Amino acid sequence: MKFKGFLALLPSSLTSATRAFVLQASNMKSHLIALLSPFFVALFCLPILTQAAERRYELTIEEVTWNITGKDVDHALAINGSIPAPILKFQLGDDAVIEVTNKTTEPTSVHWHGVLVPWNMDGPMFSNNQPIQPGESFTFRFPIKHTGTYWYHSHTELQEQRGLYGAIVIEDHHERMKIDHDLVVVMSDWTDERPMDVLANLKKDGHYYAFKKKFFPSWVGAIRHGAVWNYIKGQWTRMGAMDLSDVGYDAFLINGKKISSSVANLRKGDRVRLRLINAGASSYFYVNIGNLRPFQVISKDGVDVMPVEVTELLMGMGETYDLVFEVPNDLGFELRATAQDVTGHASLILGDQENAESVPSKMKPNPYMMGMDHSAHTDMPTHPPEHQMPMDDQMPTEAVEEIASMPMTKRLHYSMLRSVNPTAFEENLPQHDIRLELSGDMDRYLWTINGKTFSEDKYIIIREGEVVRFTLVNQTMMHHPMHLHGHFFRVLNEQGDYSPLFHTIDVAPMKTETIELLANEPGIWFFHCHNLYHMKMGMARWVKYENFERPEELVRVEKEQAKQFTKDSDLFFSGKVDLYSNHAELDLRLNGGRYEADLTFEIDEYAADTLEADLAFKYYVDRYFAPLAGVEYRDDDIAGILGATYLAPGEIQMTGYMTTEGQAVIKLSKQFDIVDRLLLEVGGEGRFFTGEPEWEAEAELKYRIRQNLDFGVFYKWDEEKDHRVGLGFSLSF
Ligand SMILES: [Cu+2]
Repeated sequence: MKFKGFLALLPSSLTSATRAFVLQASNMKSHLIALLSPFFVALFCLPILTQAAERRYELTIEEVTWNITGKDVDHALAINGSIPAPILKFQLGDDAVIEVTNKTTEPTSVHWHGVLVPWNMDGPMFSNNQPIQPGESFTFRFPIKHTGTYWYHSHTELQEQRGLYGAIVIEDHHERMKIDHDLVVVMSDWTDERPMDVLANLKKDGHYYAFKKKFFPSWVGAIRHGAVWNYIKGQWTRMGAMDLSDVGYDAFLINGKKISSSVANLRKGDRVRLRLINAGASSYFYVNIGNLRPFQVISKDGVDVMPVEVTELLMGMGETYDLVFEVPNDLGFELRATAQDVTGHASLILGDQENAESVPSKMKPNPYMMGMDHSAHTDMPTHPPEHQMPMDDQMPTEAVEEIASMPMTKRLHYSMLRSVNPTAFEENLPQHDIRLELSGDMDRYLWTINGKTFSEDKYIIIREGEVVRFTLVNQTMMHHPMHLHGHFFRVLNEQGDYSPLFHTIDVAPMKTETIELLANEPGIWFFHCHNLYHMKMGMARWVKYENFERPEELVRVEKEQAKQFTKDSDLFFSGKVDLYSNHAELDLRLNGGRYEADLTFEIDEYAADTLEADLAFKYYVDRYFAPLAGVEYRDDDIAGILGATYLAPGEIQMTGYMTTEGQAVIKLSKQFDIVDRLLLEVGGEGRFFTGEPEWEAEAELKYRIRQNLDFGVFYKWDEEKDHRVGLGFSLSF
């Protein structure tokens, strides 16, 4: 990246070159200033010599019918009829004028991801701009202050998942190296389901799509992989196995297609610049070329880095990389983006399509061994192994031997990235340390920062002129690509003063990353996980400068309209019916953020006098613990209940309460996943009051016919009626 006169590093309100220079000088190390002074003076003359050109785009957002999997889908969103949206090209120094017209039936917004723009041109609704209502237009205007590969996307609801994303390419007239072909590679994920239905499914169960993806950790699987100890450890710590993605996608795309092609006339020795953008809503991608051919990484998030040669990238959502691939022969090459969970891939064929060298397929990830080496908290960035297997992390010895014959991959690691220019801030600036712990709750599908969702805690306050250092601590078994609007931050890796600048950083499972930025863009800026579903369900904040207030108008519009948009505190409904020959049960759940209401009806042998029902309201203090209050009905009596429920180590659900009749009740339950289609649920209940305690136990062995339908055997024992066994079905909705 080149900054126009380095003005981009300064508050946009400071237009005087002299003042900018003084400010800049005070922020840079003094020896550097001495060296670079003539350079700065020359740069400040540039704006005077070159007239800024206005570059206009008109973007029309429309609902379209799209067919990726052979099925017409009517919820897709396109810009100017295209998915991905058209590439926006600018020259350094241009004035961008982009008119966005909303021809859909719902409000929308557009965010310029990675581009430094004034706070009130950044796009997100309520924090930065008003929603663009159906039938309305809004014109964004901002100066283009730096070069690089960026992208734009909707920041409203789950519209990004429906196709609202496109590339931004900003160039200047000085090429860093001779390039023969300059290609944009927009990677994305696609589901035929409506994204709001996907979210509703995840709210029922965070592991909802594990069955569809055949990525289902189980006892038999653990035994077969020789990983029983790891599996037990995962249950004991309640962390579960490594989780690579939440959504079961129907396709992965490059430039809107499963397979696309480019540059027919590729020749040996040609240099191809590939501008990679991960516009996926919730998919990390491995990127490889041909038979694991080497390529050079020259830029990350639009900012130039010292070229580094690797054969593989793992890209988080929102990250961009520029690669240079020098063509080794006259044949064609496949560029492949493989979803991290290896449920599919997308391909771009470079050159001769008939004779293209393909990328070897990746092994299915092993849910038992992966991530287990991440179980310790580390505060230091780890040094990468020089060479890695096509599938990373720990593997059983047999698996290592099995793939030893395959070509080795050398994957890019952040510690290899070195900025072209020094990025260190002056040491005397005030420093503000902020620790952000990233956590999640897969049972209620909530994602939190420091234990709170966005609805519960919206703001991080920073002060202009200070160096803000964020320590990002990932306490989950998933990757979180954290993206900050309006700033580039230094990633404190092993490169010291040459730490690279990012706008999006992958924080790996159970890992810690430290980033720092100079607070020089007063305003309000989103800082969030770029997993769309995580952001929507709470993993987001507004970084607000102290003493900065949004105009009254935005606050008013937020008060009036924000209610109609999905929030992490919204109510989601789910339920289950069991119909067995000896037993019937109906469970209904209403969950909104930490609040939950559960209503259960149970009947044995279809005898009316065995009908039991209970209604419990719960408040989840954290992932594990919730006080509860409600009523229960049994033996023709209604009683109030007061107690708590707790997910104990070993993933055992423990519930205890007192009734207004003076009974003490304890319930225990646990689910054993035997294989992906065979599940065993066991439970026990004890009631204590005057006289002998009452005990009962039950077990359900279920064979999963499809996602929401099980065939099963129901067993129940109590002192009164002894053992009973029945057959039936269980349906969840
Ligand atoms: Cu996330």
